[in-house]
Amino acid sequence: MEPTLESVVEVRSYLAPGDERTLADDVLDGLTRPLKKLPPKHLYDARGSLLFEAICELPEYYRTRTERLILETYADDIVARTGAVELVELGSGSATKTRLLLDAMATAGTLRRYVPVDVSAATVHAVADRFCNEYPGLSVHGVVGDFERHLSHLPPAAGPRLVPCLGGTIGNFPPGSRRRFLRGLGNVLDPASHLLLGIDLVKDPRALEAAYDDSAGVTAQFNLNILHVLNRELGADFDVDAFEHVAFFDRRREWIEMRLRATEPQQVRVEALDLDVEFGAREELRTEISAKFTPESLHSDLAAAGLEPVELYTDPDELFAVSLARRAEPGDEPRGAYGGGALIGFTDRAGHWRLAQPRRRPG
Ligand code: SAH
Ligand code: AVI
Repeated sequence: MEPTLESVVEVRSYLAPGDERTLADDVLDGLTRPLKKLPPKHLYDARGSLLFEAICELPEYYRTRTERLILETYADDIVARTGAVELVELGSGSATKTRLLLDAMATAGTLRRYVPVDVSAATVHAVADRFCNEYPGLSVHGVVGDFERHLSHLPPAAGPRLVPCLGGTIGNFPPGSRRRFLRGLGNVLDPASHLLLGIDLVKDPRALEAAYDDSAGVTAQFNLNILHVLNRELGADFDVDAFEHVAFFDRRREWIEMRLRATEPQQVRVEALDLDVEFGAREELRTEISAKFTPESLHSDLAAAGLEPVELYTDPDELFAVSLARRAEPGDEPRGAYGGGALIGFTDRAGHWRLAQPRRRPG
């Protein structure tokens, strides 16, 4: 199909009114457990999405600027290797780094369609309008939905697809759900398509903890925002000032955990659920995990999900990485190493994925 100069934009929502993001079920489940927890997707109402954007600019939050640097360096390589004509971006948010991929595709002359997928309706609409104006001839098909439930609503592939899930969002899944999610992506990836996963790497716990407990207190506001969401959406009466932000690195599980701690005993009413919830003094509610990876642990997750690594791109300080992967086809030779390019790993005799000496960025 010849690209036209007129952009086409369409946004479809698969979130039913009232049960947006399955909030009520998740709150009933999460607040009646012995160890209280809520899924992180409920952090992202309009205010939460803006707070996350502010986090991305913080000096302690090395992740966004590092991932941007990796994409600036390797976007052309990624596009050349994949021949992608469309981007299907999972958890697109404000898509600030996506432009690097779209620009590389435009330069290569392959760019046809952009499909942002996010639970935040406001961000999908904003991104769809922005990119439609900025890239003449681009077709934008926005999907407002849950990437764990609504991927069957994606439009059929327009050609080789690149499926970015950037920002390290994959780390917000616990290990079992992560593999289920990755396995589900096998259906979105035909043999000509690739997954592009941003992952945070294991590093000094002090740097990790600072990134989740910044000196300006923005991450604390982001975390506490989930209580505002429950107050507004479910008629709860959380006293937000009676909770404090907690973030720590769990060395054994290699993930950051964000929690909210009740500073005093309290009872909270959730009107929409006809539910009263007790919090003891210093009782904690888990709101997010953010897993950190090694090349080995990523490789195990990919293999368990029927995916195979193609390349792993990283920054000179190995703070963050971007993994290019594809569906492993029956009969494929197992890939012992990432092929040529940025950063090479290998499988050792015990079958463990090992990071080789990283090649430094060009220039
Ligand atoms: N990719 C962007 C945003 C990362 S923040 C970046 O790199 O900056 C995580 C994004 O995932 C948010 O926009 C949030 O709304 C979205 N998100 C979280 N859980 C989701 C889910 N289950 N389904 C769809 N989007 C989700
Ligand atoms: C979106 N996600 C990958 C972020 C992270 O770092 O895990 C969310 C976040 N939580 C606290 N700060 C940022």
